[in-house]
Amino acid sequence: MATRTIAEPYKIKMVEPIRQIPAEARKRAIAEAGYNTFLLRSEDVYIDLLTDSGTSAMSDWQWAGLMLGDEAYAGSRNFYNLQKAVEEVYGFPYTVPTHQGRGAEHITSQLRIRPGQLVPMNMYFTTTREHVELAGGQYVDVILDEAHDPTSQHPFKGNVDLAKLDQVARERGAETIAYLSVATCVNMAGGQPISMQNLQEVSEWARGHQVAIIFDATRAVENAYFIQQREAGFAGKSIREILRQMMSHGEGCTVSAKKDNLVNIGGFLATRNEDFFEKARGMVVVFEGLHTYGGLAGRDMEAIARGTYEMCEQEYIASRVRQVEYLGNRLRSAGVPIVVPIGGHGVFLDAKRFLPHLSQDLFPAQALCAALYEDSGVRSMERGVVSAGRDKTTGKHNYPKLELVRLTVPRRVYTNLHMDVVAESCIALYQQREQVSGLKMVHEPEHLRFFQARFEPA
Ligand code: P71
Repeated sequence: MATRTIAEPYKIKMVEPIRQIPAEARKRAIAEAGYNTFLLRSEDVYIDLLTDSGTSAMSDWQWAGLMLGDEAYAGSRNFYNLQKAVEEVYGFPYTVPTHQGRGAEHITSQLRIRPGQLVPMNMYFTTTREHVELAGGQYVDVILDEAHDPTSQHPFKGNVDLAKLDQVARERGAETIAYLSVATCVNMAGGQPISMQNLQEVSEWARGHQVAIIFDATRAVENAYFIQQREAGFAGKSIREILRQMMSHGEGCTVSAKKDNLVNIGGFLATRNEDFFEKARGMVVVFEGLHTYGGLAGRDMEAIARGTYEMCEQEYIASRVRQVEYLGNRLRSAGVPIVVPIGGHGVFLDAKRFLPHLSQDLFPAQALCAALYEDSGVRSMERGVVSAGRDKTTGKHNYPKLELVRLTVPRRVYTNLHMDVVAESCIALYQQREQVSGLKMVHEPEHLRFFQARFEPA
């Protein structure tokens, strides 16, 4: 039987006009932005696939919740709604709101890392790693080798390699591990999930070595969807059941609510460890705000609480991930090199295979982002050598195996016709790829350089 189309489980109530500025203007805009898509003005962008972070369309139920914001300095009812939603959906009884994900990462790193300690992670994320290092910790990569290979078809490329964990414990001692930072739908690997079986094994390992697991649960719902679709025994389970089971393996999590939770701003730290919670509550007042708002307005917390329930709806998450898959399949069938399997939040162009004539010193992914913008006004994000930064001790560039351009799909925002426009632009560029030339970096900030670095044609 032919499979039927599954449409988005919503209709559009309000629209925001977008436009494609002329080719000459795009050429000028990207040059003025130092060939860095972070420095473009959003009004000069046609289809914005820079990120899925904070770019979601909220539902009418979430917008209605904004009107119910209780803007009291202390004890806002929306905080209690948020706490309840987090407890019901993730299973953690204690919640500390923060202005966004990195606020929660900051508090976690400062409280849980002593200088010189290690933080093994299933691949780095830029802000997470920066906070670990600012706290005097050292990031150790313990993801499967397959995650660094854009052509490997492994269904759970986000899995932790237990042999790598054992090696860390053997060589450095388990007591040097501050905690295990386990990410869901690993961003830098291309939105690749971790399996429930691997989570179970990692959690047994952690218990045996008396090491805590703290999740980066920023894209845990997308991960739960992949478990439901790909892992034996989960086809009949709901997203909420799977998410709860995933989180049961951790002591707590940090979350950027700007992704899964369908809001434009916000984040939180959640835990079942009362002592950690007490300390986090003590610290949030120094950096974010009182522990019942953490840098957010009451209305923001209400929107997160409501988004936290909506994100688990089966029809929603299926249509979200399928839209990403739609874009990926269009590119793949035209022979454009992308990371496979197609990830949960975006399609990642493999710039090394797309532009084999450019060495990593010529910033191929950065150059490809700029060329894509020039071609169509589509904005993407570099996830390669620029994002990887420099080694803090040697001062040399970190050369990641993955040199990628991320086409990140905002939630509930674009239609598949927009995806067609994006695909056609990538395909056109691929057909004339020899004409894309490299870049040289002319301005390099010290921290998270990719945000504000500037380039010129090499
Ligand atoms: C994304 C972002 C936003 C971003 C951050 C840094 C550089 C470029 C873009 C943010 C994440 C994330 C994960 C797995 C923590 C954060 C920080 N992602 N963990 O992908 O993906 O959250 O932005 O709310 O502070 O575009 P925050």
